[in-house]
Amino acid sequence: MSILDILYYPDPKLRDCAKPVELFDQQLAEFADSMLETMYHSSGIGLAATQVGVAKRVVVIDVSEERDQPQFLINPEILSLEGEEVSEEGCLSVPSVYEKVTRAERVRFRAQDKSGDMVEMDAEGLLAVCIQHELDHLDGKLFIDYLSGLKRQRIRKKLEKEARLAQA
Ligand code: GNR
Ligand code: NI
Repeated sequence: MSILDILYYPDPKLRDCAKPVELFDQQLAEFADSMLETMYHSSGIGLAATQVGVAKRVVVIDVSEERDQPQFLINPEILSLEGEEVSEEGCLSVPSVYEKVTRAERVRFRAQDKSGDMVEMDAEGLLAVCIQHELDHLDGKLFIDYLSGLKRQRIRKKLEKEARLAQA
């Protein structure tokens, strides 16, 4: 296991559309474990492979307080969405930015686990938000895409400036 580097907006790789996982081998399991370690290390509740520069449909999530209920979602698919709810979102690839986003309140989804077995689940609350946020990542979409162009531009300028300062 290892800690992977997280890409920051506006890195163009965050716009890649991830491809389905076809091989459920040891390498995939090790990558998924490294993603989980990276997510815990950064105190996130979710992480998509796109965020570490790997265009594969792999997501890890843990919304538990104790940080002891990891979920590995491979090739996740939303089956149905219900209701609407606004909540404040953040993203490890858009550090220090928190904005309100409207999402579905309940999600029915399915995904494969590390062994390739299909699981189907219902989610609500923070888990529902997180799943929609992570599936967006796999399609190259970020939560700031739901904001106005002006807001997004301000965020991009701020992060570009911070990246320049960090380099200097
Ligand atoms: O750690 C995270 N917190 C969070 C809070 C509200 C809505 C979504 C998230 S996901 C984010 C981690 C992340 O960037 N996943 O892609
Ligand atoms: Ni994110």
